[in-house]
Amino acid sequence: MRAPIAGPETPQTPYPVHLRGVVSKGFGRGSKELGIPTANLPDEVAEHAGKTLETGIYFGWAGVGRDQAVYPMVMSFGWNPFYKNEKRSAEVHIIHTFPADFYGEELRVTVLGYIRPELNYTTLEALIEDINTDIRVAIKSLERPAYAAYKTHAFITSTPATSA
Ligand code: ADP
Ligand code: RBF
Ligand code: MG
Repeated sequence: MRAPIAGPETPQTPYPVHLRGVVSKGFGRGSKELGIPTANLPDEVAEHAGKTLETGIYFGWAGVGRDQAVYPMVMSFGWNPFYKNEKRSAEVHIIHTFPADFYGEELRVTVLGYIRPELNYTTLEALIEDINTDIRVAIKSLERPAYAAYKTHAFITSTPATSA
């Protein structure tokens, strides 16, 4: 059994952690194999985040391109032991159904808390089940007023002037 909510009542240092970058192509495993697409932040952004964040699974808010809409997100930050990646990656699953892919657009992310460490799994089904729990935990965790407040923060709502 996993806890239904993550972190304290208000975000603590180092949160909020703001990340921004153009969405790049990954291995295409997120949506194809898992049914859970993850937009990749650029390598330099993942490297920069590594100075502040441990590897693990995080929750927060996300926005894409020139759209001012802000959605809950879960982020996997690390080495993806299940796939034995050699590079540390920052992959964001936005909890929203988009009409189309958004490669090449700007992704803005406000990380507000840590959910759990990255784990290795014996089956893909076990990984998917844990990700679905992460999604529920993120939604519930973000409902708290001190977390909800960041949904309208200047960082996440300020879209690029020209299409990124
Ligand atoms: P890749 O290996 O290229 O990251 P994925 O299978 O993980 O491929 O799919 C990620 C892509 O799917 C994103 O870059 C984005 O363009 C698109 N996408 C569509 N809906 C979402 C969503 N809700 N969250 C994240 N990415 C999404
Ligand atoms: N990969 C792992 O190997 N271990 C994990 O514990 C893990 N947790 C994840 C949690 C979330 C919320 C998301 C979106 C992804 C997670 N992944 C994990 C990464 C998954 O393997 C990744 O999306 C695929 O490698 C596709 O790029
Ligand atoms: Mg992906």
